[in-house]
Amino acid sequence: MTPVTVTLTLVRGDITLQSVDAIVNAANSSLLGGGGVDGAIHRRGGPEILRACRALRASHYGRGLATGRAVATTAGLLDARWVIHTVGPVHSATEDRSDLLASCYRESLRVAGELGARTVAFPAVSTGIYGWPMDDGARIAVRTARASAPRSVTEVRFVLFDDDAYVRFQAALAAEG
Ligand code: AR6
Repeated sequence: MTPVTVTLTLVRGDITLQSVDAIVNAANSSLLGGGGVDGAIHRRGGPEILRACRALRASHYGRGLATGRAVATTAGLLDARWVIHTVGPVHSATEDRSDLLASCYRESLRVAGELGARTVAFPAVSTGIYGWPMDDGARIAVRTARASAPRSVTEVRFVLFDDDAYVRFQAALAAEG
């Protein structure tokens, strides 16, 4: 299951400008859009993505997408074949929700594998509006991607929006390999 071939890469930039097979969206359980990465993906990807999300809500995801799960739609106008929507946990100072954050990466990669995606771009899930500390979010992201990327995925690209996030992911990559 654990591939020897997956390469973890870091890019500083905007995830909506990446050319990959699958772009992961840090969504919320409504699947109907929001701010941050989610807003940017729907803006640049156009209305087709929202239409696909509405169709999911009308069928298998009537109650929305649970935290830690992932589901794919078209990528609309983005330079990708799919958007994989995942719902990160809101950070809590009193409850350890790390497993749910790890699950976002694991489930997104599982869906990517099912689709046959080779290259997958992730944002730093939960580290924006959901308040997860970047150091810890980076550690969980790197460790989980390394451990759970399916054989078909050759590159997991973390797309970091600012220098601080980039530096913290660099440190996590150095520490976690
Ligand atoms: N490209 C790459 N990274 C980005 C971009 C971008 N275009 N825009 C923001 N980031 P967030 P969350 C970074 O808030 O914390 C939405 O309303 C950002 O700096 O997008 O999982 C959803 O609908 C941060 O480091 O996601 C949910 O309600 C990281 O991406 C909620 O926000 C994630 O920030 C999800 O919150």
